[in-house]
Amino acid sequence: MDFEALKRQAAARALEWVRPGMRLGLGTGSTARHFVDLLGQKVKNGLDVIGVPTSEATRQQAERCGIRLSTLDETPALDLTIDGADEVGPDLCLIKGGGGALLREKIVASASSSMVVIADESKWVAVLGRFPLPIEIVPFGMAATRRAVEDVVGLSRNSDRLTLRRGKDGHPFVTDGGHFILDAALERIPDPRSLGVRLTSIAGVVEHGLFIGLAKVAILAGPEGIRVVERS
Ligand code: A5P
Repeated sequence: MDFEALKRQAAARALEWVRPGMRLGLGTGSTARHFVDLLGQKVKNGLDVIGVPTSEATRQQAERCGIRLSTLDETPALDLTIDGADEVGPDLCLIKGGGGALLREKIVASASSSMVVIADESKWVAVLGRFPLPIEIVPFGMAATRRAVEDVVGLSRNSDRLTLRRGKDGHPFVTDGGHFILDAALERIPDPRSLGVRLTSIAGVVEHGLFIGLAKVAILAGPEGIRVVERS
């Protein structure tokens, strides 16, 4: 299956939600990259929008595409965020952060009146958790934070199901905000809302990749066509 083609189809459909003059949150990842590219083509043809990127990578791409950019400091309220996801589950709860941009993605999505998720159909799950949950932590006191996370997610001490994300160079992966990421392979997250609250209560946890109540629409592209799911 050509996943890149499916991601691009989902991204192309999302353009239908974009209106002239909108203030847009621009997501991060391979699917969002297709959206930014397609949006750039529209901008070159005269569409006037302003974008707030969710990562340095997206900012650089959007600049290359000629999209007018802003920040949440200058433009604190957005109309719409378009972003990808690692998993899309019931009630359009999401796991995000596979690309490491979860903190900015969540801040930008939270500042938006609406969020549309774009993905290939393989991201749709009945229960979240097959994709390891990214948990962004401050480097200070990492071992203590890790223990607290283990307790909250129900893993044993030093479980190999909780891993510090590393870059290609073997060093810890550092987010745009200067933090580290723990990836928790939980297999099943039956109650994302409750887990999210408990993770947020840990002092060293900056944010987690559970996006609850943020996405209003998911555009899922599969071999049979595109499915648009709206949160009820
Ligand atoms: C980035 O941090 C992530 O939240 C991405 O949005 C997510 O990982 C989806 O990425 P792909 O579109 O590359 O699958």
